[in-house]
Amino acid sequence: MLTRELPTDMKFPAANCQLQVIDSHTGGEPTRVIIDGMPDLGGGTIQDQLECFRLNHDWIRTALLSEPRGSEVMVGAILLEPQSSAATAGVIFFNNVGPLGMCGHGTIGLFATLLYLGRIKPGEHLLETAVGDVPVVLHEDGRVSLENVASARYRKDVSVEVPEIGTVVGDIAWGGNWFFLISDHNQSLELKNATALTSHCTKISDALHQQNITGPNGERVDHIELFVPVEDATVADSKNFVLCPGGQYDRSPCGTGVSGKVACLAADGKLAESALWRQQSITGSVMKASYVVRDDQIFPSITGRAFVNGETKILIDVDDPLTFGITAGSAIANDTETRSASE
Ligand code: PYC
Repeated sequence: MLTRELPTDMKFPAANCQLQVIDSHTGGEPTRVIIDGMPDLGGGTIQDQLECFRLNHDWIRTALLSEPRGSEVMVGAILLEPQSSAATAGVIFFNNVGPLGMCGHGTIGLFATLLYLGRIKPGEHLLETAVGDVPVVLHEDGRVSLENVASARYRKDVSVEVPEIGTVVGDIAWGGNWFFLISDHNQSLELKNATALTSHCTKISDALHQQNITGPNGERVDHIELFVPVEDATVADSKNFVLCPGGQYDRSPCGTGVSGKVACLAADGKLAESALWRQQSITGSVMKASYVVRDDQIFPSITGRAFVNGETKILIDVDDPLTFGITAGSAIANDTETRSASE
């Protein structure tokens, strides 16, 4: 249930409209790709279009990822015409909080979607994202490999005092999003503990924010990642639990989180260039990873598989008080007489 408020300055569509979406999941984590019906985002770079989406069309995000139509667990993706003729597509990812720089599971879901639509063939592709171009390989068997943006550990062994928990020590890393990676903890990473793990990681996330522990330019470290060794080494090398910014946990191992992990392993000399790392998620799904070094930077590669599981025409009825999602005070926020139109 979405209990956050709609932004007070949110703009709304003036008339009823429709959006065509394809749903998929990557290791349990859903991706909802908008393939038709998007308003014009004004052209320009992916960053320019992301800014236009954020300022003028945020209603699409809440309408697609909130109850009663959607789910806050989903990551949304807007399929865009690429800027460069060398690229297959452009994309803007978003979640229940706002636009997302990069998304590993979402990239895998997007390529499964393009294959399902018959728009691409197995082979090499390039995807334009808000944080840079991402080379992608669609394999004959449907698996997708992506070479993520350069990833790096920013700080090692950072201590944070967390109310009700005590001192927590973790690494801060960039893998397309900002992560706090914790291996030393007393949590049991079992799916049945997901609510307790969410609460534990939320306390850590709040403490990092309150104590102003950030990325190098003040970026919020808004993904929390717990690790444990796996019992069965034939399946994976490590198991994780990843809390995303909007209070939802990733059902997949989280492609950008795995990238942050690989960058930390490389920095510690625990994973050689091109060696395989298998990261298992809290739901049991596995992504394979490795990295290469170019210009002294670490570029992780992530491989996974997504399955298309829905094809939907989303109907936006501006008279429906919950068409933009159930929110705190949504009956008032969604009142047609108090909305300001975006077009
Ligand atoms: O797979 O990178 C990812 C991701 C980020 C947030 C949810 N999934």
